[in-house]
Amino acid sequence: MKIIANPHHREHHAAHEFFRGAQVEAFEKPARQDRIHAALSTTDWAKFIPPTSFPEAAIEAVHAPRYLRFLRTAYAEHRALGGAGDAFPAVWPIRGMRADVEPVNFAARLGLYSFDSGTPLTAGSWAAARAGADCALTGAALVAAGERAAFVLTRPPGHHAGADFFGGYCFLNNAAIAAEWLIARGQRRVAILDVDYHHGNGTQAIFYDRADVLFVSLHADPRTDYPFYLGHADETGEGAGRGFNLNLPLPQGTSPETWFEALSVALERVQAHAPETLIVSLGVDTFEADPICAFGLRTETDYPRLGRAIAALGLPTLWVMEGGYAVEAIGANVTATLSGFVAASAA
Ligand code: Q9C
Ligand code: ZN
Repeated sequence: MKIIANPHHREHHAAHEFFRGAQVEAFEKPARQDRIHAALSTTDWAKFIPPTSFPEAAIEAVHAPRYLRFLRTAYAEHRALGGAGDAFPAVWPIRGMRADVEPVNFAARLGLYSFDSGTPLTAGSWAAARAGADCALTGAALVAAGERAAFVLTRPPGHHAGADFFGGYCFLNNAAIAAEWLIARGQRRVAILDVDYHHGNGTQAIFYDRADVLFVSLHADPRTDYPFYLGHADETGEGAGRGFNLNLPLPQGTSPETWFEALSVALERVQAHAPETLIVSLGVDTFEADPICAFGLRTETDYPRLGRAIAALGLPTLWVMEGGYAVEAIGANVTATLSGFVAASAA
């Protein structure tokens, strides 16, 4: 399987984030991709390739031009104003306030284009995220050209980023950018299956009123878990998209057995859509020892089973890296998943 690894990911390295009132080392850190890369390198099937450059139009097909304009220069603006270290938003336009007027003030724009204070904007955030989008597009092009599958190995992740906002460690929605590119290239139906522990609120929002891109997600119940304000079971799509959004929220402490039952429901919905390409938003923060999550998936048994279950669909598949914060196990967990997929695809 070809692996498109983001060569610029290390440029996004947050010094810290806030967790329960304290400054802690950022969970979403460069070692995540490096560990996955090292683990995949020990297999006999992983073929690493660099991304090719895609035009900005492929990003603008998903993200609002004014959001992209902001992101490109945001860190430089922060520094020019005397900002030291990473930029954290501190003010947001909540209900009843105006989001349509772009403020002049930098802090006000930082809040307009974000939804949490847990996503530090660093000197290299744009460079890393933009290169990640190229990785996703490169992977989409490979699968569209007939590859059975490809893996987009990138960070920062993407599924919490919406058309015009960042958050949840995400800036550009790599899975959505890939899906939109496939549709623009003439595919009629694409499915995005999101197995990250957290609901992919950005991906859902981007395709919520569309029938061509199905979004299906298994995740921790938003009543208890991030991103809190989206991801409930009654969110089924709107307008033309009615019936093309499926959320399967699960309680904290969900066992592998229950998780795989939900996965079966998700896979049936994906099959019914008959997509030309399946995009899997792969988060391994479902791991039993993840430091900020609470599902129970195990390295040796459950991740290979996930890979095999996806392979059994027999669909051209683009895997896109999302979350997973147990850094010492992240390489093994991703490799176990993709090895299960590769083994079952060859069989
Ligand atoms: N400050 C993904 O897995 N908040 N994003 C965690 C720690 C946000 C996770 C609390 C979690 C976002 C892609
Ligand atoms: Zn996650």
